[in-house]
Amino acid sequence: MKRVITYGTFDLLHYGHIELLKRAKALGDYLVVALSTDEFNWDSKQKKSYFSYEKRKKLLEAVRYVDLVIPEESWDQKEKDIKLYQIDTFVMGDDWKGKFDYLRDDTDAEVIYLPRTPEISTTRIKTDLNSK
Ligand code: C2G
Repeated sequence: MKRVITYGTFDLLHYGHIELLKRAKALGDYLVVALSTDEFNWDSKQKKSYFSYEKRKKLLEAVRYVDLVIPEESWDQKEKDIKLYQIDTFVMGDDWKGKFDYLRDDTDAEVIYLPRTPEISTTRIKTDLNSK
């Protein structure tokens, strides 16, 4: 069984996220999503998500491509996660291109960056809604 992992906030879940999850799942048989906790979002990304961790987790667990949702609490848990969940492939959108190449040396996982879906982002949704 080929196991894939990806990380993110996934706030205001939209089709760009779904496209990422769909392509990530297509790279294996089992997809783990490490979901940024509210604390990690605020402390490390200066992001305040609209939906709480618990609500974002429920939404992701309802997505057919997702097999397991775990908390992302720090930038440097990736090596541990890859080992603990026996991950074969680490996937992120290409806005992160290069940022996680070190995992190729530190783990046995392949690192893949997938093209982002253009024209959609949580920021854009919020901006558009505010301008209505
Ligand atoms: N994404 C995408 N297309 C979009 C928007 C997002 O492919 N239009 C992808 C991002 O590239 C990322 C994933 O969807 O791989 C989740 O996006 P975010 O929730 O914005 O994740 P981010 O805040 O970048 O957190 O440790 C890594 C971080 O947790 C990533």
